[in-house]
Amino acid sequence: MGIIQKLIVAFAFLCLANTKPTGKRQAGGCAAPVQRRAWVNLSNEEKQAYIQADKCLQNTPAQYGIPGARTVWDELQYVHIRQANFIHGVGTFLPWHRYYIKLHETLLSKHCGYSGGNPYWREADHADSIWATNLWDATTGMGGDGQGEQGCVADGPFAGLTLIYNAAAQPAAPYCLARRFNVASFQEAGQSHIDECFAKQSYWEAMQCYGNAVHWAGHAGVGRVMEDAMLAPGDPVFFLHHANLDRLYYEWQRASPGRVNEIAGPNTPGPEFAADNWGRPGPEFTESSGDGGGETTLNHVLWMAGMIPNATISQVLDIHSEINCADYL
Ligand SMILES: [Cu+2]
Repeated sequence: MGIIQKLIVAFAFLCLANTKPTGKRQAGGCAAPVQRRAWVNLSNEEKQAYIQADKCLQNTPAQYGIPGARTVWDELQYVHIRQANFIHGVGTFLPWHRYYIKLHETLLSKHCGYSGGNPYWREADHADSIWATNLWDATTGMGGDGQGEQGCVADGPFAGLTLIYNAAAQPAAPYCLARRFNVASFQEAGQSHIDECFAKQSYWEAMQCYGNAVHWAGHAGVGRVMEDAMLAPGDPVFFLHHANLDRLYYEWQRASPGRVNEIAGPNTPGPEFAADNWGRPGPEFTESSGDGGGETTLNHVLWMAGMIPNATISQVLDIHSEINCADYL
């Protein structure tokens, strides 16, 4: 890992999110929310259905005209890289990643016939040891830690998965799905950190809190691809991790009635996020942010590169809104 990447890792403590897409929607409502469940509570058959659907996305030829993409999985990763500098450390961090989970669910449903919810990784259950879960099982789970100097994942359903986008959102030489577990970093996922964030009274305070220890623990704990704030969605674990973060955000939201309409924060990240190799978003979303200024508002547009229609923050703040239509069990 080069020094620039290390700097990115060091500074990128904000990347999270999630939401959930599919659910049966009716005009103006959410009649049957899709259920997002803890990974540990899924049957082996349910785990397999989800894993096979992600593998399906990795084998489905690119559909959305993203430059250089081989597969829909590449395109999904691109969306995150392309605007990484404007979705982390800013007001839209939590809502954007919520809608990104919905994008993932929508793709699973549309291309791969998976109609279930995006499961979540209840990390606090075993924060003392990232190893203490069958999530890494090679047969029923996501495969385990990376091997060798490259850290390529060599067991489980995603062994052999390659990615192509670099930190500038340009297609480059394929690189492997790599991990490097870090027990100490993962301990930040513990309940005491969650409780600290849950007690915050304003969205901006809560977002910064969740976005630091609780969010970064999963990224740095898994390591390598997950630890790169731009490339992270290349690892399928990303979506389990961010669904968990979105669940915690939802718990915070429902603790007080006004929070479902609350948004705050700047639209551009602080200087620690402004390293030159963070992809600079183009006018396709910076000029359509909808805010009319530098502060994030309910009108802020969540850009998904044409893979699903853009949405506004106001449309995703309620997990039971028409566009989310999800429940965390
Ligand atoms: Cu992110």
